[in-house]
Amino acid sequence: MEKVLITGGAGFIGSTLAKRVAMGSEVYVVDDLSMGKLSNLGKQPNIHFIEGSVTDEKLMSEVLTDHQFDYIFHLAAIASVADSVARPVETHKVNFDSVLLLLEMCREKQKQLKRLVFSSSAAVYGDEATLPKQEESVIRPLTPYAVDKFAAEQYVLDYQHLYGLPTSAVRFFNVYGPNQNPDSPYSGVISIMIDKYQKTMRGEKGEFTIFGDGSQSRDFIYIDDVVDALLLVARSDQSLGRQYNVGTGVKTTLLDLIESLNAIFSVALPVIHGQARSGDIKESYADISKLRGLGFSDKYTVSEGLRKYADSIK
Ligand code: UD2
Repeated sequence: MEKVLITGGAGFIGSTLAKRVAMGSEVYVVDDLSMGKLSNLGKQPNIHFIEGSVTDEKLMSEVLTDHQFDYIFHLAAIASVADSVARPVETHKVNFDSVLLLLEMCREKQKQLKRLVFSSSAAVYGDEATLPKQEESVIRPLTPYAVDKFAAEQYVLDYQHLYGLPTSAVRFFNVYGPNQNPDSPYSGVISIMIDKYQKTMRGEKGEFTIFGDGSQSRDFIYIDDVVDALLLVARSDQSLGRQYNVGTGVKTTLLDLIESLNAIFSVALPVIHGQARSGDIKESYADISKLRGLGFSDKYTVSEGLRKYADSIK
């Protein structure tokens, strides 16, 4: 059976990927449970959980010495832009240093590796106005998080060009779906909304704060489509040494989301308006022709994805 390492594998995206991959492979998850939860992984005999940080050189060296992996998905990160602004040194260790460390260890130890896929972010594009974002669009990383993601992504691809390490990168747009952790104010907006619907339906205080007027839009992609994209990028020859936008190419406003969810839950979400977040971008959506060139087609429109997400918690 193939062996697959997923760092950050107890998190939202990582655990969904792990459960899918475990249907036909041995999966090793490294996660420090800072945002992820063990319960996300369920009880799957093919999933082996290793608790620890990707910044722990000794631990990572042991994992990569003990096992020869076919695929590695590096999803571990401190995914909060705001946290990176507050704690640039600490987040840099996780979002950048761990990547370089992993690349060096793979170069030295992982001789059977078929692909290492690094998870980068749409944050690399920053606030430059041209839309939709193509992989070759202007890159303007504006925060430590975005700078680290871009630098790490470039290292990852350079390791292919310089040393022949088989690597690819993906730039996630706004991913949503079951098991996304709504606990931080910087959690994905849909997970926060769903949490407020649940509270409202239980008769608790469930006010959702719209930062700004709610007309800002994002490219929301359902988790199952993201897992498809990750596996496609990992298994394609064409994607070697390249980076791919992972989105749907469709933009949806916050007000559209609330309208759809009100209908799905048959409840009107109590809403208040707050100040727009500083640095918040007005619009963002991806050009996904490059990903489509690998054979990708998304299975869920936003309304279908929202319905599936809602069904999973009902
Ligand atoms: C996403 C990523 C982030 C980074 C960034 C790069 C997520 C969860 N975050 O941030 O890691 O890659 O893209 O551009 O995917 N909002 C509210 N009320 C709330 C929470 C959010 O109005 O309680 C608004 C927020 O101001 C923004 C929109 O909802 O306009 C989406 O917010 P988000 O945090 O889900 O995602 P984003 O695009 O800011």
